[in-house]
Amino acid sequence: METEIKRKRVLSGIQPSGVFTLGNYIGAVRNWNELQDSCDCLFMVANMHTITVRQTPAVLRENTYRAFANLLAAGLDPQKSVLFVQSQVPAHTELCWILDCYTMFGELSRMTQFKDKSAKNADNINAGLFTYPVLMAADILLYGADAVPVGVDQKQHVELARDIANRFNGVYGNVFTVPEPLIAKTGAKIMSLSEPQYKMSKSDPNPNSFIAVSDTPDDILRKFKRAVTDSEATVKRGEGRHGINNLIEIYSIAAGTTPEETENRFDGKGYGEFKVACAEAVIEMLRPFREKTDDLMKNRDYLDGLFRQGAETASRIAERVLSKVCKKTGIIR
Ligand code: ATP
Ligand code: LTN
Repeated sequence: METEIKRKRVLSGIQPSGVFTLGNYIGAVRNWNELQDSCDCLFMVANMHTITVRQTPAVLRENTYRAFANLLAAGLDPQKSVLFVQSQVPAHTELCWILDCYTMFGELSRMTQFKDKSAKNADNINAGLFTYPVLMAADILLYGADAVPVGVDQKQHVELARDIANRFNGVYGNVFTVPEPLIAKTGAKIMSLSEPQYKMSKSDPNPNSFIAVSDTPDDILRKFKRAVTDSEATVKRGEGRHGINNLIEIYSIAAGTTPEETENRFDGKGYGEFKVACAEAVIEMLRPFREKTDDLMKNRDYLDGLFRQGAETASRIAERVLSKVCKKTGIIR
């Protein structure tokens, strides 16, 4: 007798805190595409997370549309996956409050992203920045996600979601699925071009530190030419060679080679030639993505229709877990 194997449920999110970077594309969105056929996937634009750092309202609205268009342009298909905007499913913030009461101050104090972001935004260390991982846990646990594909920087948050789920289940029985982080083998941490010891980040104030997926070919070439390397001038990976290690990784992914093949291809060649090759490979990889995004951005009605459809489906799924949580905790709805 044939047994039906249950498909894994996958959920991930991305913040519309700016224009997507090459790091977001390589480390996150590109990998989500591959999961669509084998898993039940939900992907969301995490706009509620974004206001933990001050935003200009009109820009946030625009970036939310753009982020959604980026997901579509990367190949995510609303017929296969549920694509939605976080703020359009109120169950996220409802569950977040409940989970706040099952999360410890000490746990949140240990989160690396909180420490980094509070150092960067010293004049606005708000409570939302602190409880950010609880909202992320709510995003994940609401849908019973088995796996959460993220870059390395988010692994600690997924682990916290596991701890919260286990703690809650320990008291009330098996309410939540305990999620696993899913980290890609390559490209899980693309580094900044100007300070390659830090990750490439879309909210970095220095635009030369990142490639935005909306950058023109000229911008991309200029940024790669300026990318920080070292004085060794060999296209070879090595301990502590953050700049060249990063460029080799980027080139290999964009050109579809292994890092060894990249080293062999550029054996005896200088950084100048290699940087131009990196730029060309990235320009070609991003070209269709950029063009498709621009086309989608011209059609707001179409995007609004997809927002509505995604929010309805997501709300229906989320409702099951939320009502169970409320019943278990004695919260009247
Ligand atoms: P912000 O600068 O606002 O913190 P971000 O660029 O770090 O944003 P997020 O929206 O926080 O991006 O992340 C979306 C996804 O992209 C996450 O899965 C994250 O792990 C991944 N990601 C972000 N930056 C990189 C990077 N440099 N390399 C690989 N993956 C990344
Ligand atoms: N915190 C994530 C974005 C995010 C997310 C999620 C990722 C919000 N909710 C749920 C995975 C699952 C970030 O900053 N990258």
